[in-house]
Amino acid sequence: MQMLIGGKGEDSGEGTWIDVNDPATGEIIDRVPDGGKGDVGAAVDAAETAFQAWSEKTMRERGLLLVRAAGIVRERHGNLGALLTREQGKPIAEARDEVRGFANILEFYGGISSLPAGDVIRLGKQGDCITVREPLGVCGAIIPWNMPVLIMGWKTGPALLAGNTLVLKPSSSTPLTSLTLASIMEEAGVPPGVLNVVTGSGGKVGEALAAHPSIGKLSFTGSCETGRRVQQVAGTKEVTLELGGSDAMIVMEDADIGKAVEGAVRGRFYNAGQTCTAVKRLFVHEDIYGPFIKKMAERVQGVKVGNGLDPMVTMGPLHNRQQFERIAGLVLDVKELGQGNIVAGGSPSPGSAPEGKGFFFEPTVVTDVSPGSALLSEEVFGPVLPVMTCTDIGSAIASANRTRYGLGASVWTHNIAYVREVFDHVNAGVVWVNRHLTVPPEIPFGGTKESGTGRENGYRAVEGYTKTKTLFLGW
Ligand code: TXE
Repeated sequence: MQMLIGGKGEDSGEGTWIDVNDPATGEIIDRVPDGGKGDVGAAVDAAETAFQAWSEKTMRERGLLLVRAAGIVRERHGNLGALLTREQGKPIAEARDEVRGFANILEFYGGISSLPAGDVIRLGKQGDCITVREPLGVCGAIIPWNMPVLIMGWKTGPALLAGNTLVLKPSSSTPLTSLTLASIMEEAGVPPGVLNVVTGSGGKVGEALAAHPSIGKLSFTGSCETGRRVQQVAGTKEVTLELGGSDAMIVMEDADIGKAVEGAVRGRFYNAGQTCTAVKRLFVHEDIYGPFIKKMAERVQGVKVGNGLDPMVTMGPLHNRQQFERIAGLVLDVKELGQGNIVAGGSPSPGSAPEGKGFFFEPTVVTDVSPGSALLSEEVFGPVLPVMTCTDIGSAIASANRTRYGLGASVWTHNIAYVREVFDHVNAGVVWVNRHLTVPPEIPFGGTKESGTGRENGYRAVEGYTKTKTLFLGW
């Protein structure tokens, strides 16, 4: 049996279950076990037991199982998408895209399963060396609620292809898709114990996983604060941290305004702004600022906010009350402290929390933002877009770099000299030109500065789940 544990809740104190709520209605849609240290221990034991047989399969055999699981996920993407919308809040079309994204990831890793597993190094009369890349053993993954399906894929695909087994802890507010996907992997033929899911709180399950001595590598995606804690608890283990971002989007005077407005709307309001690499600061060249803002404000009126299960809705609720209150507070500060002009949105949507149900907030655009505003210094994880002017590429780059984060950035232009400047001088893990936010499985993804360490995705992510062993042949 595959271990889909939330456990018996033996460490959970009062409650042994965690309710899973629909952010659009507040309704409890399911509940999962509130796991603890003992459950993490049991999952790691299961993963250790499964490791030998899994690692002895050829990479191609493992890859084929990933591809088979991807096929089942594709067949069921309709229902899986609906489940994701219910537990996370995003519009159904975005949710189904994310589910197909998970299948894409498994197919990508299945497709590269003939990668060479090492090198030959020739040393003349001394001999020859052969290096092989071996799996690390049991790995751990801790994932957040904002893109739970995609991020599960980013960790599961390369870890399993490399021959490791995995214990994954989903966010306690989005465990249902993780559990369902893990059971699909089992249905596809991934042996019991290879992929284990333990539900429960970060403080108990997350820390127990980070601290467990048998975990070879831990991959975490979430906030900077929790990332620092995880690093501390993990001690000397290898840790990959994918943390927050405050991505800049720079629109130069030669940009196609229509496309850039679309890019900014998608870049900021996709997933209600709750994406690590969302457009969090927009810099528009002063020569096109007026028409750009006019078009942007008009376009934002067309964003339909509501329950993500309604196919006409293009922006769902914020994920939880804490998110909602944080965003409402930031916008209130802008109004009360005169930190900018709100040219679109600016309020909770009619009928939503705090009086009503569901955490809906209008897509909001703020211009003339004062330099001291938290909209520029913090990671704003919601549908609020601060827009500033820029006069030239140099000053735009300087502004883009004025953040503690360094995840992504984009420049909208057809001028190759601007592209070069931005690519060379913006501190970010990925730079897009005339698009933002797209992260297919083929491209390495990760940040610099406080956005984290390590890269996920791409074929090299498989190497990240291996260790090199060298055979020296003295002839
Ligand atoms: O994240 P956490 P939260 C940012 C975003 C958001 C804020 C808080 O600004 O508003 O973080 O979100 C587990 N040891 N991002 O509270 O706490 C937790 O259970 C081990 C940006 O949800 O970082 C969950 O599974 N694990 C980010 C995961 O860590 C612990 C995406 C992430 O939770 C733990 C999400 C602990 N002590 C939020 N405490 C991005 N980069 O996209 C919690 N966890």
